[in-house]
Amino acid sequence: MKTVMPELDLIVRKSEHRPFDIIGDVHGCFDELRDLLEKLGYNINEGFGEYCFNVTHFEGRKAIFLGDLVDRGPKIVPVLKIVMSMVKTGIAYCVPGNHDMKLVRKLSGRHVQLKHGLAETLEQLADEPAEFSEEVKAFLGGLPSHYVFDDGKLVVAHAGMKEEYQGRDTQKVRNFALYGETTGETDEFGLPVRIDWVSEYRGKAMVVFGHTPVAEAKWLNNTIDIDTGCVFGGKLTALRYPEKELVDVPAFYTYYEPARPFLSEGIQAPTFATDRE
Ligand SMILES: [Mn+2]
Repeated sequence: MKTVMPELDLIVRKSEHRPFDIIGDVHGCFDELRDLLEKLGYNINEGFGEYCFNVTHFEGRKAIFLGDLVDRGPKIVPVLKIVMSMVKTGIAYCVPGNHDMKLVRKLSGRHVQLKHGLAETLEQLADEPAEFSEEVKAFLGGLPSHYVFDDGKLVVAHAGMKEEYQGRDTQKVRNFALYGETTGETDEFGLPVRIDWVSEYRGKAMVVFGHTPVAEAKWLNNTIDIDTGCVFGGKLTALRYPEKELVDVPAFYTYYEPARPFLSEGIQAPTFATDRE
């Protein structure tokens, strides 16, 4: 199957300077997302337009979603609807996560294992008209691997982006954006062992990413992982840019048990399932 690569000008948006609110892995946690957006100053009107949401911000800020919108959580459909409507109206950007791309493969008729919450996503999508799944497939499948904003000072990608890959678009770059790099080995939990690109990072651009749940978002070498595991009972975190201010909403429930505990591990970032198959 031929993969259509988006144009580079899709990825490189250096002239986009507007202040952003960058939001970590949502995984169907709609209630926490709604509260977080409101805390960030967004006004959410329900019942308008194609996807039932009309979102505005009184200061003209824009949201950036770091991917993994789907799987594991209880309200996949409204999460997809609000993000799709925000991207469509230009108030948000979104990059895909590995869970999102696995859903695209499933919706494209490919064989994938229904593990790590995908079965729950499909159940929730089944309650919607079939056209909605088509729209979801087109939306998620059309997202660029990562974005470069603000004169190259800000890079966002689901699993991060090392300096030499920033603003490029190859299969290697796309894979890095979705999964990071792994050694090919698995740890005692059966999860892939990740290569630590963050500790080697010396790039000028700030890199904001998610994918690996951590108890607290922490800066290291001008990068920050803001996936604080909301679906696992952690919290949903946003980073305000350029203010570097963290805003979060605690999870209302533990919706899904992590394969490896992370909330009690402090700064030690665990490896986590990449669902790569
Ligand atoms: Mn992920």
